[in-house]
Formats: sequence, structure tokens, C-alpha cells
Amino acid sequence: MTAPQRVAVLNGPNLNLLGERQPEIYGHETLDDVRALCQRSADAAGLELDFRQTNHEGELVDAIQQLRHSTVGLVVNAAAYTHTSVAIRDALAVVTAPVIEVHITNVHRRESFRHHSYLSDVADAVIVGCGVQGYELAIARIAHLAADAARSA
Ligand code: CA2
Repeated sequence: MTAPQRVAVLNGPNLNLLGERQPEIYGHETLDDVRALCQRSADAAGLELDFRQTNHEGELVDAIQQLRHSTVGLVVNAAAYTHTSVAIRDALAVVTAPVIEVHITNVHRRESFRHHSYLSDVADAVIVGCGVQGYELAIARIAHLAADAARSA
């Protein structure tokens, strides 16, 4: 029997505060709600879920390096590091599995410093402004790509 395929969801700084502060911007769902939503999406797709959050840039780099050979896709909301981190970009650039960048808010409708992402051009897809549903869409897309890859293997 083959091991179940795994999808990883990585969350960056301050996303642990979801639902506790600024609900008018980020909504009422907590990070635990997002984890549960991702678990349902992964279960529906027959994937295992590895869901993480860290406030530290190097920990995100470590996680990307660690997961790059063991997942069928990475969903990344690097939060503020999206707009600053060459290190996270360089780590993602060597991941061969699909990478999907997710932002809860429509960053293009916000302050101009949020309009540039160091990650978008090394990601396979970018989902912004769909609220926490963006995570669900990203996992569904990764499941679709993983099924395609398995068919053509
Ligand atoms: O829209 C997104 O998902 C962001 O990645 C969220 C980041 C922000 O820096 C990006 O520009 C867009 C901020 C995450 C912080 O989340 C908080 C949640 C509740 C209260 C305070 C911060």
C-alpha cells in the first residue's frame, strides 16, 4: 500500500492572532478555524495535512526546505514576509512541487507596500482576497495537480 500524499500549509507572522484582532480586515475565523477548514479540504481530497504557523522567518525557510521532498504541494501565506523576504523566495524557488501563495485580504486594495510580493513569481498560483476560503481553493488546486501528476507518471 502506498503512503498517503501530504499537502503542507505554512503561515507566517501574526497569523496566530486571526480572529482576535482586526476582524474588519481579516474576518472572525481563528487560525484553529483555518486549520479545521484545511483539514476538511485535505480529507476530501484524500491528502494528509501538515499545518504550521511561525512568527520567525528562518523557521519558515527551514520548514520549506524540510517539506520540499515530502509534499505534493505547499500553500504559503508568508504574511508580512511576503513583502520583504528574499530568503523565503529563494527557499520556495527550489521546491519542485506546486507552490500556491495565499493572502486572506486583497493585498492590491491595501497599502502600496503590500502590492509587491517577493514570492509571486516563484509560486505556481496566487490567491488573494478570498478570505480564508483561499486556503480551501489552494488545497483543491494542489489535489487536482497531484492527481494529474499521478495519472501521467
Ligand atoms: O492578507 C493576508 O493574508 C496577509 O498575508 C496578512 C498579513 C499581511 O502582512 C499581508 O500583507 C497580507 C498580516 C497577517 C497578520 O494577521 C493579523 C491577524 C489579526 C490581527 C493582526 C494581524
